Amino acid sequence: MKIPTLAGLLLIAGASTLVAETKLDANEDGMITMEEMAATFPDVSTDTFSAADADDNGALDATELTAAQEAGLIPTDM
Ligand SMILES: [Ca+2]
Ligand SMILES: [Ca+2]
Repeated sequence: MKIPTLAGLLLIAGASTLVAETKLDANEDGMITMEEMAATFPDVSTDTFSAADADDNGALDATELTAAQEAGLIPTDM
């Protein structure tokens, strides 16, 4: 009888978390563009994206993303 080990389960959970964290920022440059947002959350409109883009530079940094998610503008990942 084969029982999955705890280490094996943790490895799977760790890999899933890693994917979720890197999913939004597809090119991993630390900024979320409208294109990257639309690829993950198609329901986020350009108006919503602009509202989240506090410094209006066309991309969301980690601070803007977190603030927008806390305000309920953008869904939290997973
Ligand atoms: Ca990016
Ligand atoms: Ca910005």
